[in-house]
Amino acid sequence: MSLSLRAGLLTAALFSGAACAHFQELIPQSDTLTPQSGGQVQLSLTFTHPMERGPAMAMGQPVQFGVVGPQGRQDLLERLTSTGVDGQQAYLADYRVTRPGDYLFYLEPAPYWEPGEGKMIIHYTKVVVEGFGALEGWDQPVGLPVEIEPLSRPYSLWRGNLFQGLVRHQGEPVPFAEVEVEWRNDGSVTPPSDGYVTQVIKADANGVFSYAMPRSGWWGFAALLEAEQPMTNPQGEPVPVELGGLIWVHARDMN
Ligand SMILES: [Cu+2]
Repeated sequence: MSLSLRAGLLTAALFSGAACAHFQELIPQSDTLTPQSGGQVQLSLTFTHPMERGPAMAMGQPVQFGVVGPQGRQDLLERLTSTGVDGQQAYLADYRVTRPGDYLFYLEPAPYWEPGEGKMIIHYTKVVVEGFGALEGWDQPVGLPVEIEPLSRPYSLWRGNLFQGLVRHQGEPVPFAEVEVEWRNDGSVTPPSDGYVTQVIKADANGVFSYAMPRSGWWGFAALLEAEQPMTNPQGEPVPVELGGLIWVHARDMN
């Protein structure tokens, strides 16, 4: 391969890397369960590029998947069923809410090796589903190593609301943490350039970030830190690890 072609490909790889934000999705059919909707909820677990509508990356067998609800903590790893998204491994889970309360679903995916960025990626992800109008429990921590503590109640949100969260690492606030934000594109928006795919914000000196959601649908917030310890990639080399703490929230139009 000629040097200039190589340089061109490298440039392309760098540019696509910059625009290419992986997000672990953990999306329930709805963030609100009512007597009309019933208590059944299906969650889809996909590692993808939400704003660009894919392509998905293959997920390994998750390390943890569970829920913290009014009955306490429940391991749901056994509930996962395999599915395919863009021909890649993804998962689904069905859950039945029987008691009123907030249900904090959480996921620790298998570490993912990203050769394009030379790092392993672990996105600890959560989403809160409100069951039958009890409207309490959402502000308790799940206890993930990197976790966004919502300062705005993370369901029943209107489009245009300011969503605020506190980034924690091992329980401690992370000053100036970087947070990436993506909207889960339903196909109605074409980002005009790479910069519009992922919004990038920083937490303040107390680890608190804010973002006003300009469109209805699902929004993913990913606080990204680098782990202190490297991991070994599939080639057996020590590589850096991106630790993400993600929360998904849904905004609705005020119709
Ligand atoms: Cu990517």
